[in-house]
Amino acid sequence: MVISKQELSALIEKRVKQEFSVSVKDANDRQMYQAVIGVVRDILQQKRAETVARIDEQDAKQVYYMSMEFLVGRSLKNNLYNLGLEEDMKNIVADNGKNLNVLYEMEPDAGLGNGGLGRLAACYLDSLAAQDYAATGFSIRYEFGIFKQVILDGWQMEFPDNWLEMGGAWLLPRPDEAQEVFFDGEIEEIWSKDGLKTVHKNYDKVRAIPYDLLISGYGTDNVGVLRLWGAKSSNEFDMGSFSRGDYLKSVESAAKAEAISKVLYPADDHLEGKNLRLRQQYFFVSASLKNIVQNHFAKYKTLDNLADKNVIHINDTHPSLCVPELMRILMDDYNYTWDKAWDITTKTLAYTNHTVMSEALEVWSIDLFSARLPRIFSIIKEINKRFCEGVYQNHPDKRNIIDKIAVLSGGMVHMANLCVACCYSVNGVSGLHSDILKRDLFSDYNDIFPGKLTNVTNGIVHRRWLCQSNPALTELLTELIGDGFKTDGAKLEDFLKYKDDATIYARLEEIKLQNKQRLAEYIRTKNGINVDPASLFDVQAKRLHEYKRQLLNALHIYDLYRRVKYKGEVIQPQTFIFGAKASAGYFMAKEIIRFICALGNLINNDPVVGKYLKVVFLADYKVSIAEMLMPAAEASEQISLAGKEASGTGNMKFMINGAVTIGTLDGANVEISERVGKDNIFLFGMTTPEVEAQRTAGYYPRGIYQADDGIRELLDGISSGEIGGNKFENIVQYLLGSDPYMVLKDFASYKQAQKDLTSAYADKNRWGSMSLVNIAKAGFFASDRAIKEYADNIWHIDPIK
Ligand code: 26Q
Repeated sequence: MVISKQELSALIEKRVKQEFSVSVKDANDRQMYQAVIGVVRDILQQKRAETVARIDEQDAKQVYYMSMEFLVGRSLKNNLYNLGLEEDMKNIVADNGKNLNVLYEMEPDAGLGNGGLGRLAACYLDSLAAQDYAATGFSIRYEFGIFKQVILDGWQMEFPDNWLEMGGAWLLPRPDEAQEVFFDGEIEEIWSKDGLKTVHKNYDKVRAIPYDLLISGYGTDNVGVLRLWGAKSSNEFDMGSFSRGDYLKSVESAAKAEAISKVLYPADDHLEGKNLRLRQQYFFVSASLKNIVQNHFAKYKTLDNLADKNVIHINDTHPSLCVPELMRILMDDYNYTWDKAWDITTKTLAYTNHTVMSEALEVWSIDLFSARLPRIFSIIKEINKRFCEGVYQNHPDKRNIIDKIAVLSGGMVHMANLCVACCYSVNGVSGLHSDILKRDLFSDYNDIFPGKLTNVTNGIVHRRWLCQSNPALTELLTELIGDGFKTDGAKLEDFLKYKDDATIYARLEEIKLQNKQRLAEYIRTKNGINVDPASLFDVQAKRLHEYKRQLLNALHIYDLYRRVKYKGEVIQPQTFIFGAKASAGYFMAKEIIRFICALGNLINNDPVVGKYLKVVFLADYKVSIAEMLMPAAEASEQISLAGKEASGTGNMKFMINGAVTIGTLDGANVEISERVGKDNIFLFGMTTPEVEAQRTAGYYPRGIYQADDGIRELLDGISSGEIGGNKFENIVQYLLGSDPYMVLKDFASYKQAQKDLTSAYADKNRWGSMSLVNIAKAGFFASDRAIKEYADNIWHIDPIK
């Protein structure tokens, strides 16, 4: 389907007239925005209908990507780009006296995720659509996405993110496919002529209404879908209470149901074992599985072949209730025996793990779990019993560790154990991470199910993170190597031809400078800080977490400050930029933000040091800000303690925009390092085995403080109140008392890597070639490649024709 500029223009005109009763020339920005989105959505809807027809015709196997988070960001530019309509739309909008960029800026981010895991899911949907796979994402239509962050005197405050008001235009309600989800109550076992039946009684019923967000593929007519479930009370008012005159109680029960899809939990890599979270998880899992199973049954009149035609992927353990829910549907709703249901379930479900940190491994208290989901709990008990019996029989060597690998133990339901025991495939998200899973976290399962554990290194959709975000670099690449890289990231490697060409370094530098100027302007308006676009832009942008070690970065900046201030050292002018949200209840993370902001105030306002150094904390870091930040970055901070960051994906976004990584051998940094070579990355710090050895030997940060004059002076400086009169006792105590992520241990090595980085930067040719190699080697980290691996090795699906 090709659509001409004239046709597109006519559609816009008609839409403005119909919706707002004004002529397109008189439409205001908001009306134009709604009309443009409406027209694009209609085009996608048309293509989606054709996609569905093709899937049906070809009996294609489908993949369902289950995730509590899809951090989609904005859609308008992405859709226009993918549909090849951006240029025409820009002109049509301009012909009517408007600016397409202004409309882009009116769109709120769909912030339906916290960070890496959610953004990964969004990149994957994009690559699935672009490569013609039949794919559906399932999640929740949160009314409020990730909170809006405001920084007041260095302290993070959270405000609700009401994205639907302007972002809801993308969502297509599909009440025709609504489902019902059942909570609470009791189960009763009844013997009938067909055997033992389980009946769920006195339950609470919640309606699940699907809203579809269509996902365009690039350079194809294929359109995928992200189906978001909204919760609605089953009986608008509880009529019983209402007629008894208890109006408030009836409204209250509706509010309780609708609370399920109210807000995204703002937690990242740590646990929130709350009732509402469990209800959210079961709500979207149950609605999605019923939807999948009903559609399959309508088409094939049997579920015997469910696993041949569908694969359901579990994005971390958050949707792990897929395991017992699919068992339940097969047994209770379709009369399958346990054994047959087990066979189908365990051939349909695959799982990706995203963390090895013990505090992030999901567990639920049996008390809470069995009260909310009595039938699901009874199935989990049976799964656990059979699993433990199997291990006891077949793996006598594991008899004394059954507790450790069981699904139920210590009064808790262990969701990762459930997934590994039941899914046919388990993968980690980088080579290092997957090795740690095999060797450590899941080593016993690796013995029990040899071959089940695999790796798929994460990827990013480079069409958003390079082509759309950095048009100048994309143009240069296209001029030099053609535009084949847009559909085949591996082709970026052709750019290596120019590895020794200083004229190309100069052009890269010019592009980078323009991107830095744009960011500097943004910083000037938002933070009121004037940063020098000629200085080195060093960026750390990611969720705030102790293990990611923003504190290591900040301590080094403080060290730089003191060297300039008290020793008169002459340094490379640098701008340090941070972007990070902290979980609302994560006190230490918020303290670290306060520390960075106070340090910034001290440095930025210092008459001498402020000439060379600037520190900027960008509030409300999100996808749309990342799209401006990545192209402007020169140094990419990836400095987590080795063994803690499962992969990282920001590292890939920086790299593809020509930033050079300063990082530890953690997550995907390892693979970045292997690809660019040791000369094109600044590695520092302990390796994972060294961290483990240090932990075993005992780690005493106070000993480092006593032995290292530099570190002692820094911590004493903080304690003296030098940083804005605040002594940050919490932070000093944290570093001296436990320093769980070994900031002090890696400090000296980090400082050396920073020195190496700035001296490389001073040599334009050296830096130009480093930057060029990073861009050229980034193709491996395209999510197209990752999706192809999932499709070929895990899902066993082929593109539709
Ligand atoms: C769990 C239970 C209750 C409430 C919240 C949560 C929760 C929510 C989000 C737990 C974890 C997350 C997010 C985790 C995450 O983003 N992990 C990151 O995943 C990326 C994609 O694989 C990796 O690149 C990162 O290394 C990893 O930290």
